[in-house]
Amino acid sequence: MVVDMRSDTLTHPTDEMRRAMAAADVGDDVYGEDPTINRLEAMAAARVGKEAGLYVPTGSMGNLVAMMSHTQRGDQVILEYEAHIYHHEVGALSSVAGLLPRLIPSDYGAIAPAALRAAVSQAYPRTSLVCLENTHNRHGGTVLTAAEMAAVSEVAAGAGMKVHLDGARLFNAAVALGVEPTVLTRHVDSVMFCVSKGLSAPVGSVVCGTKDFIGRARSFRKALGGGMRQAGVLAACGIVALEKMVDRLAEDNMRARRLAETIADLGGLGVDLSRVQSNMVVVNGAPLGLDAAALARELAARGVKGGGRPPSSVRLVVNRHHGDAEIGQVVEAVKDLNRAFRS
Ligand code: TLP
Repeated sequence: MVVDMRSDTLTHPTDEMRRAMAAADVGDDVYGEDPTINRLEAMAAARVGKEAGLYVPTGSMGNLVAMMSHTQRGDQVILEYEAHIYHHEVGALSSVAGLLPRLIPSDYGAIAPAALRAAVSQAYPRTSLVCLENTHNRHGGTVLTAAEMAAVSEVAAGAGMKVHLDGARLFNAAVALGVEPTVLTRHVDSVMFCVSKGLSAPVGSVVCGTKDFIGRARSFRKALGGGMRQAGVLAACGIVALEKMVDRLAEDNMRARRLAETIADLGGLGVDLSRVQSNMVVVNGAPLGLDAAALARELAARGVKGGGRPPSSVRLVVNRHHGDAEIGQVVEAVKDLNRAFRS
């Protein structure tokens, strides 16, 4: 058996999703006439406490249309140093949206209010937007608290800036904190969350915000080629995701934590337990003399696929396809790796 932990994007639709796809009522969404998409958008907006929602094919497109809808070309946008938008969305914020990114470092994803204030006061370009990310992918799935988000939001409001949340894994964060998503999203003007990750829908994300904002986002979505016509067959899975798949994310978070603690107890391979706050575990090969590529290769040779995080780490993401047997196999692989490389 190969345990594939490269991402939670690898999850397959559930049987209930497949049935919902077959039964979905559809219409032309570019005319606003797909009843299933309209239902998902309304449901998503209610879930995050916003006026309206927009179904988009991917999280990347959701972040992009949100940024375009909040800004004008030439504006500066503030992002945390390790933001997914900056590192993994192929520079679209600059090449497509015409925005100038300004990166602020932080320990685990929460931009410090003082650093934000300083960045804005030194800025000559118009600075109209701050983006947050929760959970924070490149910091290892760390969770920003409502208080941390509120602090950013307060500075942003004082400086006339909007706040967008890249909440690709918003529900992992909410479940980890034991709060409703609105406790987090009330501090942002817009939010994008993915139904295609741990929530297991095959495709899709939803952007939520005010009606005006969503109106602008809808035309940017069309401009980017995201008007998908009878995509209710896909949105149907998003509805199942929101109704049935949110609470079980606690299981993924819990298994990731247990796996990390076991790896830490074994010694050898490194793991920073303080960063294991949701469904990700980043293991470090440096104590065994392995770089990221070598560690990924050695884990794969032992039946565990992970994603290389240079210089010396591999990200393991727990999803619903990982039960006790799969996690057990990962533990065995790590034991074997420790035996082979510990000097
Ligand atoms: N993340 C993917 C890869 O791109 C790294 C993953 O496997 O984690 N925001 C965040 C925080 C994300 O983690 C991702 C996807 C996105 C946005 C983009 O979503 P998609 O892939 O739907 O464009």
